[in-house]
Amino acid sequence: MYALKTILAASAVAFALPAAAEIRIVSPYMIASPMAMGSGAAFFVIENTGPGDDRLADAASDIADMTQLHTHIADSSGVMQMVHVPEGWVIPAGTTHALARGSDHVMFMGIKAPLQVGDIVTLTLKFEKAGDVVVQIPFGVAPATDSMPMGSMPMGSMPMGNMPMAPAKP
Ligand SMILES: [Cu+2]
Repeated sequence: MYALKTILAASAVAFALPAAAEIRIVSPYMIASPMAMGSGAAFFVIENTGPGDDRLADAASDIADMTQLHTHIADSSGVMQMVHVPEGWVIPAGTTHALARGSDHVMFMGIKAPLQVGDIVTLTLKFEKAGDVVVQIPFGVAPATDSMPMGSMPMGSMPMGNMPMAPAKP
């Protein structure tokens, strides 16, 4: 049995539905994209506390015309580009997967109505095994554990994203 790394133990835990008890979504937040009007991005940490691997396969929301799993990759000239990740992310048993600025994120395109700081956005995460996990995300409010100032757009450095991915030895 693996000991789960308690990385964000003190933070608030956003809630997952009972059917998805083995997947926990921690410290969710959402920002408007500085790059494009009417778009935004959500970040959170996925904890897989169950005995089996799972995969975040897709995301859905009513607030935008399109909600997708995205990441950033460097193009041939080293410029960071956002790309859709249709295969999603595998979260091995007993590990965490952190979405972060400049890296993996949930992208909202074509946001239907302007969001105000503190508005709650409902996001449905579709896991292969755990099924739909509904997350309530406060717009524009950084979680207490987020040491990065709002509005900063780090290029390359990801102090939050470097979670240890290997489970601890029994
Ligand atoms: Cu994106």
